[in-house]
Amino acid sequence: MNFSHDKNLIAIAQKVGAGARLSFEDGVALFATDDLPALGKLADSVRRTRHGRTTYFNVNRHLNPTNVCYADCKFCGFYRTPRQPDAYTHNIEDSLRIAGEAVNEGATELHITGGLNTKLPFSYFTDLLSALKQHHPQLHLKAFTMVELDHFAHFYKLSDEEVIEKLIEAGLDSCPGGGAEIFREPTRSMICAHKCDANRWLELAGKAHAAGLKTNATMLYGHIESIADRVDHLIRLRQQQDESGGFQCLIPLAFYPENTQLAHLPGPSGVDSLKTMAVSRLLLDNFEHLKAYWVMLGKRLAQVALHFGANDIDGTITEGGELSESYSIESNNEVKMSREEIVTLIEDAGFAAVERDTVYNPVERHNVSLV
Ligand code: V47
Repeated sequence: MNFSHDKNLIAIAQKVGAGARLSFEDGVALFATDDLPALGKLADSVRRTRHGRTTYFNVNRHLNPTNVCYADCKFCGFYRTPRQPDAYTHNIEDSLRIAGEAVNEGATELHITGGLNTKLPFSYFTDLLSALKQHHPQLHLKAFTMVELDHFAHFYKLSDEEVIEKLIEAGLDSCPGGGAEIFREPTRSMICAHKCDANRWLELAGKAHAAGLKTNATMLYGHIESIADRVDHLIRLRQQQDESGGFQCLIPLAFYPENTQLAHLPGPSGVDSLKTMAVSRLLLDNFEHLKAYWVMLGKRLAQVALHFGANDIDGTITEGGELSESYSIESNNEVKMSREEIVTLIEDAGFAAVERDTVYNPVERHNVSLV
Protein backbone atom coordinates (compact mmCIF):
# COMPACT_ATOMS: atom_id res chain seq x y z
CA MET A 1 0.00 0.00 0.00
CA ASN A 2 1.32 3.46 -0.88
CA PHE A 3 2.04 5.94 1.91
CA SER A 4 -0.28 8.54 0.34
CA HIS A 5 -2.13 9.53 -2.82
CA ASP A 6 -0.95 13.12 -2.24
CA LYS A 7 2.24 13.76 -4.25
CA ASN A 8 3.10 16.84 -2.21
CA LEU A 9 2.85 14.84 0.99
CA ILE A 10 5.11 12.12 -0.43
CA ALA A 11 7.75 14.72 -1.36
CA ILE A 12 7.54 16.30 2.11
CA ALA A 13 7.78 12.88 3.77
CA GLN A 14 11.02 12.31 1.89
CA LYS A 15 12.39 15.61 3.21
CA VAL A 16 11.35 14.68 6.74
CA GLY A 17 12.98 11.26 6.35
CA ALA A 18 16.21 12.94 5.23
CA GLY A 19 16.13 15.27 8.24
CA ALA A 20 15.70 18.37 6.05
CA ARG A 21 13.99 21.48 7.39
CA LEU A 22 10.54 22.18 5.93
CA SER A 23 9.79 25.47 4.17
CA PHE A 24 6.87 27.88 4.37
CA GLU A 25 5.50 26.33 1.15
CA ASP A 26 5.78 22.85 2.67
CA GLY A 27 3.75 24.06 5.65
CA VAL A 28 1.01 25.40 3.39
CA ALA A 29 1.02 22.14 1.37
CA LEU A 30 0.70 20.08 4.56
CA PHE A 31 -2.38 22.03 5.61
CA ALA A 32 -3.82 21.62 2.08
CA THR A 33 -3.64 17.82 2.04
CA ASP A 34 -6.85 15.82 2.11
CA ASP A 35 -4.91 12.77 3.31
CA LEU A 36 -5.37 13.21 7.04
CA PRO A 37 -4.25 9.69 8.05
CA ALA A 38 -0.97 10.02 6.10
CA LEU A 39 -0.31 13.47 7.58
CA GLY A 40 -0.93 12.02 11.04
CA LYS A 41 1.35 9.06 10.34
CA LEU A 42 4.17 11.37 9.26
CA ALA A 43 3.86 13.55 12.38
CA ASP A 44 3.53 10.45 14.55
CA SER A 45 6.74 8.99 13.11
CA VAL A 46 8.64 12.14 14.14
CA ARG A 47 7.00 12.09 17.56
CA ARG A 48 7.86 8.43 18.10
CA THR A 49 11.48 8.95 17.06
CA ARG A 50 11.81 11.65 19.72
CA HIS A 51 9.60 10.29 22.49
CA GLY A 52 8.59 6.72 21.70
CA ARG A 53 5.32 5.86 23.46
CA THR A 54 5.83 8.39 26.25
CA THR A 55 3.13 10.98 26.80
CA TYR A 56 3.79 13.55 29.50
CA PHE A 57 1.35 15.17 31.87
CA ASN A 58 1.69 17.17 35.06
CA VAL A 59 -0.26 17.84 38.22
CA ASN A 60 -0.87 21.55 38.27
CA ARG A 61 -3.28 24.30 39.07
CA HIS A 62 -4.07 27.61 37.41
CA LEU A 63 -4.15 30.83 39.37
CA ASN A 64 -5.51 33.96 37.70
CA PRO A 65 -4.80 36.77 40.18
CA THR A 66 -7.01 39.31 38.37
CA ASN A 67 -9.46 39.30 35.46
CA VAL A 68 -9.31 43.08 35.04
CA CYS A 69 -7.67 43.86 31.69
CA TYR A 70 -7.49 46.78 29.30
CA ALA A 71 -6.36 44.76 26.28
CA ASP A 72 -9.89 44.04 25.00
CA CYS A 73 -8.85 41.04 22.88
CA LYS A 74 -11.63 39.94 20.57
CA PHE A 75 -11.13 36.24 21.31
CA CYS A 76 -11.14 36.53 25.08
CA GLY A 77 -14.09 35.60 27.30
CA PHE A 78 -12.15 36.00 30.53
CA TYR A 79 -11.39 39.69 30.94
CA ARG A 80 -13.56 42.30 32.66
CA THR A 81 -13.39 46.07 32.86
CA PRO A 82 -12.84 47.40 36.41
CA ARG A 83 -16.51 48.43 36.84
CA GLN A 84 -18.08 45.14 35.82
CA PRO A 85 -19.70 43.38 38.79
CA ASP A 86 -17.70 40.19 38.34
CA ALA A 87 -14.33 41.94 38.02
CA TYR A 88 -11.96 40.65 40.70
CA THR A 89 -8.42 40.91 42.02
CA HIS A 90 -7.24 38.38 44.56
CA ASN A 91 -5.38 39.47 47.62
CA ILE A 92 -2.31 37.48 48.61
CA GLU A 93 -4.30 35.44 51.16
CA ASP A 94 -6.70 34.26 48.41
CA SER A 95 -3.76 33.22 46.26
CA LEU A 96 -2.03 31.46 49.16
CA ARG A 97 -5.23 29.57 49.93
CA ILE A 98 -5.45 28.39 46.31
CA ALA A 99 -1.77 27.42 46.32
CA GLY A 100 -2.29 25.51 49.58
CA GLU A 101 -5.16 23.56 48.02
CA ALA A 102 -2.96 22.84 45.02
CA VAL A 103 -0.17 21.48 47.22
CA ASN A 104 -2.65 19.31 49.13
CA GLU A 105 -3.80 17.89 45.80
CA GLY A 106 -0.23 17.01 44.92
CA ALA A 107 0.42 19.82 42.42
CA THR A 108 4.02 20.44 41.42
CA GLU A 109 3.24 23.58 39.41
CA LEU A 110 1.22 26.75 39.74
CA HIS A 111 0.40 28.32 36.36
CA ILE A 112 -0.13 32.04 37.03
CA THR A 113 -1.44 34.49 34.46
CA GLY A 114 -3.94 37.30 34.53
CA GLY A 115 -5.27 40.51 33.03
CA LEU A 116 -3.28 43.68 32.32
CA ASN A 117 -4.57 45.58 35.33
CA THR A 118 -3.42 49.19 35.64
CA LYS A 119 -4.69 49.52 39.20
CA LEU A 120 -1.96 47.27 40.63
CA PRO A 121 1.59 48.25 41.60
CA PHE A 122 4.48 46.09 40.43
CA SER A 123 4.99 45.03 44.06
CA TYR A 124 1.63 43.21 43.87
CA PHE A 125 3.25 40.69 41.52
CA THR A 126 6.62 40.39 43.26
CA ASP A 127 4.90 40.10 46.66
CA LEU A 128 2.64 37.42 45.23
CA LEU A 129 5.59 35.37 43.97
CA SER A 130 7.59 35.85 47.18
CA ALA A 131 4.68 34.83 49.40
CA LEU A 132 3.97 31.76 47.28
CA LYS A 133 7.64 30.74 47.31
CA GLN A 134 7.96 31.30 51.02
CA HIS A 135 4.91 29.21 51.91
CA HIS A 136 5.29 26.55 49.21
CA PRO A 137 8.92 26.30 48.12
CA GLN A 138 8.22 22.97 46.42
CA LEU A 139 5.76 24.56 43.93
CA HIS A 140 7.21 25.55 40.55
CA LEU A 141 5.92 29.03 39.69
CA LYS A 142 5.27 29.22 35.93
CA ALA A 143 4.06 32.77 35.69
CA PHE A 144 3.41 35.72 33.37
CA THR A 145 3.32 35.65 29.59
CA MET A 146 5.51 37.83 27.38
CA VAL A 147 2.52 40.17 27.08
CA GLU A 148 2.44 40.62 30.85
CA LEU A 149 6.22 41.17 30.93
CA ASP A 150 5.80 43.82 28.22
CA HIS A 151 3.04 45.50 30.24
CA PHE A 152 5.20 45.46 33.39
CA ALA A 153 8.13 47.08 31.55
CA HIS A 154 6.04 49.85 30.01
CA PHE A 155 3.64 50.55 32.81
CA TYR A 156 6.16 50.48 35.67
CA LYS A 157 8.92 52.13 33.59
CA LEU A 158 11.43 49.34 34.08
CA SER A 159 13.84 47.83 31.59
CA ASP A 160 12.97 44.35 30.35
CA GLU A 161 16.01 43.02 32.16
CA GLU A 162 14.90 44.65 35.43
CA VAL A 163 11.42 43.17 35.14
CA ILE A 164 12.77 39.68 34.53
CA GLU A 165 15.42 39.96 37.23
CA LYS A 166 12.99 41.25 39.88
CA LEU A 167 10.48 38.51 39.09
CA ILE A 168 13.18 35.83 39.27
CA GLU A 169 14.39 37.27 42.57
CA ALA A 170 10.82 37.07 43.87
CA GLY A 171 10.44 33.42 42.87
CA LEU A 172 9.62 33.13 39.17
CA ASP A 173 10.73 29.75 37.79
CA SER A 174 9.52 29.80 34.17
CA CYS A 175 6.94 31.46 31.91
CA PRO A 176 3.81 30.14 30.20
CA GLY A 177 3.33 30.52 26.45
CA GLY A 178 0.25 32.72 26.23
CA GLY A 179 -0.17 35.97 24.36
CA ALA A 180 1.48 34.78 21.15
CA GLU A 181 -1.96 34.39 19.50
CA ILE A 182 -1.18 34.91 15.78
CA PHE A 183 1.93 36.93 15.01
CA ARG A 184 1.23 38.08 11.45
CA GLU A 185 -0.36 41.42 10.64
CA PRO A 186 -3.00 42.55 9.96
CA THR A 187 -4.57 39.56 11.73
CA ARG A 188 -2.84 40.26 15.04
CA SER A 189 -4.09 43.85 15.17
CA MET A 190 -7.60 42.73 14.27
CA ILE A 191 -7.84 40.31 17.21
CA CYS A 192 -5.59 41.92 19.84
CA ALA A 193 -4.70 45.46 18.85
CA HIS A 194 -3.68 46.50 22.36
CA LYS A 195 -1.23 43.70 23.02
CA CYS A 196 2.45 43.88 22.18
CA ASP A 197 3.29 42.98 18.60
CA ALA A 198 5.00 39.85 17.35
CA ASN A 199 8.54 41.21 17.38
CA ARG A 200 8.15 42.40 20.93
CA TRP A 201 6.70 39.04 22.07
CA LEU A 202 9.64 37.24 20.47
CA GLU A 203 12.17 39.76 21.79
CA LEU A 204 10.95 39.21 25.36
CA ALA A 205 11.04 35.43 24.92
CA GLY A 206 14.67 35.83 23.82
CA LYS A 207 15.43 37.97 26.89
CA ALA A 208 13.72 35.52 29.24
CA HIS A 209 15.78 32.70 27.70
CA ALA A 210 18.96 34.77 28.07
CA ALA A 211 18.14 35.15 31.77
CA GLY A 212 17.98 31.37 32.06
CA LEU A 213 14.20 30.93 32.08
CA LYS A 214 12.42 28.23 30.12
CA THR A 215 9.27 29.48 28.42
CA ASN A 216 6.47 27.99 26.35
CA ALA A 217 4.84 29.18 23.15
CA THR A 218 1.26 29.09 21.91
CA MET A 219 -0.67 29.62 18.70
CA LEU A 220 -4.35 30.53 18.83
CA TYR A 221 -6.02 29.10 15.72
CA GLY A 222 -9.49 28.62 14.27
CA HIS A 223 -10.72 32.24 14.33
CA ILE A 224 -10.10 34.78 11.53
CA GLU A 225 -6.54 33.76 10.70
CA SER A 226 -5.46 32.24 7.38
CA ILE A 227 -3.39 29.11 6.84
CA ALA A 228 -0.51 31.37 5.75
CA ASP A 229 -0.82 33.17 9.12
CA ARG A 230 -0.43 29.87 10.96
CA VAL A 231 2.58 28.74 8.95
CA ASP A 232 4.20 32.16 9.36
CA HIS A 233 3.60 31.93 13.13
CA LEU A 234 5.23 28.53 13.41
CA ILE A 235 8.22 29.54 11.32
CA ARG A 236 8.81 32.68 13.41
CA LEU A 237 8.79 30.55 16.55
CA ARG A 238 11.26 28.18 14.93
CA GLN A 239 13.55 31.10 14.06
CA GLN A 240 13.41 32.44 17.62
CA GLN A 241 14.16 28.98 18.97
CA ASP A 242 17.23 28.80 16.70
CA GLU A 243 18.38 32.07 18.26
CA SER A 244 17.55 31.70 21.94
CA GLY A 245 16.72 28.03 22.45
CA GLY A 246 14.61 28.33 25.62
CA PHE A 247 11.20 27.21 24.38
CA GLN A 248 10.13 23.93 25.90
CA CYS A 249 6.94 23.31 24.04
CA LEU A 250 4.29 24.63 21.69
CA ILE A 251 0.65 24.57 22.68
CA PRO A 252 -1.68 25.05 19.70
CA LEU A 253 -4.83 26.57 21.26
CA ALA A 254 -8.12 25.77 19.55
CA PHE A 255 -10.29 28.90 19.56
CA TYR A 256 -13.42 28.56 21.70
CA PRO A 257 -15.86 31.26 20.54
CA GLU A 258 -18.46 31.29 23.34
CA ASN A 259 -18.67 34.50 25.42
CA THR A 260 -16.23 36.34 23.16
CA GLN A 261 -16.58 39.15 20.63
CA LEU A 262 -16.06 36.49 17.95
CA ALA A 263 -18.90 34.30 19.19
CA HIS A 264 -20.41 34.21 15.69
CA LEU A 265 -17.47 32.11 14.44
CA PRO A 266 -17.68 28.31 14.59
CA GLY A 267 -14.18 27.61 15.95
CA PRO A 268 -11.92 24.98 14.40
CA SER A 269 -13.19 21.56 13.33
CA GLY A 270 -11.72 18.36 14.71
CA VAL A 271 -9.90 17.72 11.44
CA ASP A 272 -8.47 21.23 11.47
CA SER A 273 -7.19 20.73 15.01
CA LEU A 274 -5.53 17.42 14.10
CA LYS A 275 -3.92 18.96 11.01
CA THR A 276 -2.66 21.90 13.06
CA MET A 277 -1.12 19.53 15.59
CA ALA A 278 0.59 17.47 12.89
CA VAL A 279 1.90 20.46 10.94
CA SER A 280 3.22 22.00 14.17
CA ARG A 281 5.18 18.83 14.90
CA LEU A 282 6.60 18.72 11.39
CA LEU A 283 7.55 22.40 11.06
CA LEU A 284 8.92 22.86 14.58
CA ASP A 285 11.92 20.59 14.24
CA ASN A 286 13.66 22.40 17.11
CA PHE A 287 10.84 22.16 19.68
CA GLU A 288 11.09 19.11 21.87
CA HIS A 289 7.50 19.04 23.09
CA LEU A 290 4.04 19.57 21.63
CA LYS A 291 1.01 19.81 23.89
CA ALA A 292 -2.48 18.58 23.13
CA TYR A 293 -4.14 20.96 25.60
CA TRP A 294 -7.16 18.90 26.58
CA VAL A 295 -8.98 21.88 28.08
CA MET A 296 -9.43 23.41 24.63
CA LEU A 297 -9.46 20.28 22.46
CA GLY A 298 -11.74 18.26 24.70
CA LYS A 299 -10.56 15.02 26.26
CA ARG A 300 -11.53 12.80 23.34
CA LEU A 301 -9.86 14.84 20.60
CA ALA A 302 -6.79 15.32 22.80
CA GLN A 303 -6.42 11.52 22.84
CA VAL A 304 -6.48 11.41 19.05
CA ALA A 305 -4.06 14.36 18.85
CA LEU A 306 -1.49 12.16 20.62
CA HIS A 307 -1.42 10.20 17.35
CA PHE A 308 -0.90 13.42 15.36
CA GLY A 309 2.39 14.54 16.85
CA ALA A 310 1.53 15.61 20.40
CA ASN A 311 3.57 14.10 23.26
CA ASP A 312 2.09 16.01 26.20
CA ILE A 313 -1.46 16.54 27.36
CA ASP A 314 -0.80 19.28 29.96
CA GLY A 315 -2.14 18.96 33.44
CA THR A 316 -4.84 18.11 35.90
CA ILE A 317 -5.41 21.91 35.83
CA THR A 318 -7.99 22.50 38.55
CA GLU A 319 -9.35 25.97 38.09
CA GLY A 320 -10.48 27.45 41.37
CA GLY A 321 -14.22 28.20 41.10
CA GLU A 322 -14.49 31.84 40.14
CA LEU A 323 -10.98 31.55 38.76
CA SER A 324 -12.20 29.56 35.81
CA GLU A 325 -10.77 31.13 32.69
CA SER A 326 -14.23 30.50 31.18
CA TYR A 327 -13.12 29.48 27.74
CA SER A 328 -12.96 25.75 28.04
CA ILE A 329 -14.64 23.34 25.68
CA GLU A 330 -15.05 21.03 28.67
CA SER A 331 -18.17 22.66 30.06
CA ASN A 332 -19.97 22.11 33.39
CA ASN A 333 -16.93 23.17 35.39
CA GLU A 334 -15.04 20.17 34.08
CA VAL A 335 -11.76 22.08 33.91
CA LYS A 336 -10.18 19.48 36.09
CA MET A 337 -9.01 15.90 35.76
CA SER A 338 -7.75 13.64 38.49
CA ARG A 339 -4.28 12.17 38.12
CA GLU A 340 -5.88 8.76 37.69
CA GLU A 341 -8.22 10.00 34.95
CA ILE A 342 -5.43 11.65 32.99
CA VAL A 343 -3.30 8.47 33.17
CA THR A 344 -6.25 6.39 31.93
CA LEU A 345 -6.89 8.86 29.11
CA ILE A 346 -3.28 8.56 27.94
CA GLU A 347 -3.07 4.77 28.32
CA ASP A 348 -6.41 4.30 26.62
CA ALA A 349 -4.96 6.18 23.63
CA GLY A 350 -2.12 3.63 23.46
CA PHE A 351 0.66 5.57 25.16
CA ALA A 352 2.71 5.32 28.34
CA ALA A 353 1.82 8.09 30.80
CA VAL A 354 4.76 9.80 32.49
CA GLU A 355 4.18 12.47 35.10
CA ARG A 356 6.64 15.32 34.64
CA ASP A 357 7.46 18.50 36.47
CA THR A 358 7.28 21.81 34.61
CA VAL A 359 10.71 21.38 33.04
CA TYR A 360 10.11 17.77 31.99
CA ASN A 361 11.89 15.87 34.75
CA PRO A 362 9.95 12.70 35.59
CA VAL A 363 8.11 12.91 38.93
CA GLU A 364 8.31 9.93 41.28
CA ARG A 365 5.26 9.48 43.51
CA HIS A 366 5.16 7.15 46.44
CA ASN A 367 1.57 7.94 47.33
CA VAL A 368 -0.47 8.42 44.17
CA SER A 369 -3.79 8.36 46.00
CA LEU A 370 -3.09 11.98 46.97
CA VAL A 371 -4.49 13.30 43.69
O1 V47 B 1 -2.97 33.79 25.21
C1 V47 B 1 -7.86 33.16 25.15
C2 V47 B 1 -5.82 31.73 24.71
C3 V47 B 1 -4.07 31.84 26.13
C4 V47 B 1 -9.34 31.95 24.19
O2 V47 B 1 2.35 27.58 28.72
C5 V47 B 1 -8.14 31.26 24.13
O3 V47 B 1 1.88 25.60 29.46
C6 V47 B 1 -9.12 29.55 22.99
O4 V47 B 1 -1.37 30.42 27.08
N1 V47 B 1 -10.33 30.16 23.01
C7 V47 B 1 -3.73 31.67 27.59
N2 V47 B 1 -8.02 30.06 23.55
C8 V47 B 1 -3.54 30.19 27.94
C9 V47 B 1 -2.16 29.74 27.66
C10 V47 B 1 -1.72 28.41 28.12
C11 V47 B 1 -2.63 27.41 28.40
C12 V47 B 1 -2.16 26.19 28.84
C13 V47 B 1 -0.82 25.94 29.02
C14 V47 B 1 0.08 26.95 28.76
C15 V47 B 1 1.53 26.70 28.98
C16 V47 B 1 -0.35 28.18 28.28
O5 V47 B 1 -5.36 31.31 25.95
C17 V47 B 1 -4.17 33.21 25.55
C18 V47 B 1 -4.99 32.93 24.31
O6 V47 B 1 -4.17 32.52 23.26
N3 V47 B 1 -7.24 32.05 24.71
N4 V47 B 1 -9.16 33.11 24.84
C19 V47 B 1 -10.48 31.35 23.60
N5 V47 B 1 -11.66 31.97 23.60
